[in-house]
Amino acid sequence: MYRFSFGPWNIHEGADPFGPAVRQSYDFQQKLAVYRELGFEGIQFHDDDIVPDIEQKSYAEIMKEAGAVRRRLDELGLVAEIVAPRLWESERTIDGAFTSNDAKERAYAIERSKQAVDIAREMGTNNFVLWLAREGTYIREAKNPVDSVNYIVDAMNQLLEYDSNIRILIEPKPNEPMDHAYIPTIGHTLALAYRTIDPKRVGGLIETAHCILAGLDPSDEMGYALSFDKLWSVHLNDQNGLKYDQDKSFGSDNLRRAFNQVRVLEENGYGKNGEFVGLDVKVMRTQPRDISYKHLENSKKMFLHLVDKVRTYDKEAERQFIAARDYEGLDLHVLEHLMGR
Ligand code: XLS
Ligand code: MG
Repeated sequence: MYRFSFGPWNIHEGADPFGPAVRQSYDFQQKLAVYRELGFEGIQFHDDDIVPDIEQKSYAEIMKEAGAVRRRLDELGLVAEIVAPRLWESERTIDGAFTSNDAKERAYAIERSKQAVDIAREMGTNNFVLWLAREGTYIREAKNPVDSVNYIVDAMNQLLEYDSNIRILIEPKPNEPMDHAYIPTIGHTLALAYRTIDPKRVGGLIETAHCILAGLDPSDEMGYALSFDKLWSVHLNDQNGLKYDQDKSFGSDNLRRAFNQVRVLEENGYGKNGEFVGLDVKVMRTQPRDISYKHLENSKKMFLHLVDKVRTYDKEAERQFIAARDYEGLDLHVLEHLMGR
């Protein structure tokens, strides 16, 4: 039995870098209704998804609001899967958060993250996600790459020390908003884990589109993390080529690539330790408001269809093709299976 999650930002108003919002917002309570209606149990949260206008509020107000959200989730049978500090929107993180060239801004990023750890505790999760959005450069000369990596390690150490229960899930991404990010892949992520004071508590969250943007195959990236027991969450979606981050519905661009992701998860017992099948998908801007969550429904459906495809896949035939080194035969075997032939 898989459990699914998505983030409240996945139901959005359709604004893009070239035009404004085209749909009215769903308020948080309406979004919670969608979670329940579509059978999603987990919520991926940023700190300010839980406490809007977080920078204007006192610590006491923030914790009080978080407590109220937690109680509402309990009533509805929903859980917070992750909490992530949104470190890329503040005017204090224009030059990056942990890697800003300004020591005051780096200190702000660490304080904001510690506060998000407290929010995570309040929300009943120890999954603390870091998507290192602005930890990179537009031009290489702007930051020192060695110092930058050291700053990230130092920030993680401070968070691990701050709370002995949390675990940090790094969500690597190679670019966007930056030209180049310092932690672009799961390999970088795991190497970083082993430089912290508690490698057992540092792992990864792999997003399909981020792997593709790095020119890598998502199922291989997931397999890499699984071999270290470090795949603690996923953000399934899809991506058409090396373009802007598209967050298309899962399987929408490349069914075979989606099949291979589901296969590596299913065959390695992903989910058995409580991991969620997370989605991070964007609805098309063209979609009318009252059906602006079909991308979530469809992605979940596709995941479950592909679980069936994995379970009904003829592995004995695969074994024979491999033994004969007939990878052309294997290629068609996979394609025909996906086509239902
Ligand atoms: C990036 C996401 C981001 C993270 C969590 O892919 O949209 O919000 O998933 O911070
Ligand atoms: Mg994501």
